[in-house]
Amino acid sequence: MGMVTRVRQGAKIISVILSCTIIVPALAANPVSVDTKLRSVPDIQITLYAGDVGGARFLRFTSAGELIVSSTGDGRVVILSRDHDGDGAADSRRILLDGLNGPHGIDLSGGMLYVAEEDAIGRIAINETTGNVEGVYTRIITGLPQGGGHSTRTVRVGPDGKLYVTVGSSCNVCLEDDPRRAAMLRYDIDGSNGEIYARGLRNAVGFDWRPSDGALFATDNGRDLLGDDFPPDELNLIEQSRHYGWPYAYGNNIPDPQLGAGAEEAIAKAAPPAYEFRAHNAPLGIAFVRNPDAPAGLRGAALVALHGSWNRSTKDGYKVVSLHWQEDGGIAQRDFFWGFLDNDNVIGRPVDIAEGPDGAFYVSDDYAGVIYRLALVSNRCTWSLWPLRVPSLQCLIED
Ligand SMILES: [Ca+2]
Ligand SMILES: [Ca+2]
Repeated sequence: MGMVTRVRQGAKIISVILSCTIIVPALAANPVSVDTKLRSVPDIQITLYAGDVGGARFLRFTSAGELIVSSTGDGRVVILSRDHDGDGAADSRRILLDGLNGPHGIDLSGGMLYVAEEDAIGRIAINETTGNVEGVYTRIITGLPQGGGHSTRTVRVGPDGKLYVTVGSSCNVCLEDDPRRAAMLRYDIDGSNGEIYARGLRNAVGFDWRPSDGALFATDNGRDLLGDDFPPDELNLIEQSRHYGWPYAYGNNIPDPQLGAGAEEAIAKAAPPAYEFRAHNAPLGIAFVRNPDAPAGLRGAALVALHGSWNRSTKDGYKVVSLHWQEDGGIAQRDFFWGFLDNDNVIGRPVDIAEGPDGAFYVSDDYAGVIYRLALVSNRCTWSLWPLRVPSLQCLIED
């Protein structure tokens, strides 16, 4: 199914939701309530932050609290203004960039907006105070491998100030000709000095650095057509120069039935995952919770968007989960935002998560073409301070 078809179907579905269940007061004093089949943990209020964002994929907040969204299928990068009127939805939007080749990953660093296109990494100056881009969009990395499967690219600026780029495999399972496929690449911030940072990652769409120790974790989507329950999708702790198994092995280095034989040495050296997701759940964006005032249950956790299965006899995934590192080194998974699967009918597919300066979590959905906002309601006055440390107008009025 192509992106355009999905977006069109999604638009139809969200219009149904809008017409029957979302209360949208014209001049709301309180956040809009969303009474849908979507659910979150107690005390989290779900609002529709923005609709009609075709193919909404990756998210990044500016320092002024505006939300940049890649609209991959539309070839655009858009920016959603803050919610100044307090109705829980962005007040307006603008197109920052248009006519790009599948813009997907985005990041901000040093006054520049970085964008991952299918075959290139580009950047343009951005004034985060006004939310306007300035000057000319310039592709600083070109000739990234394209074609075949897995067309999305993700770019992030690491704590070392370098560009990290993931490129998925060209196939379900095969030996790649181009070593930049199924890999994480690293470049200097100007796009020079490219190197292969890690290999054997079939499609590592999302990655983030854990704030407590700088460890780099990446999601990875396992191969298809080995049944409903194998192989697991993965969360990997990425270390430089390591190989993460694909196409020779999956999960805890279980050999691939086609390509595992004869690759015993490579499999023995491959890094097993830090955590195994259920097969075909399709983990995409990952975001560690950084707000020190976040509810105790989420401190130190990471949120991961499970886009959902397409080739499983019973659909699975279709939710945002939180991952919790345990004392014994294990990782526990809990549901955080669910209900996208309604009796096997898909009403949404979450892609990425961003933590806003208001302490809320924002989730993109490329099926419905929307952005959801999930905010804690019971403790709003303390939770909404981060990182500005000033009471919001709403809290002052209520106090
Ligand atoms: Ca608003
Ligand atoms: Ca692996």
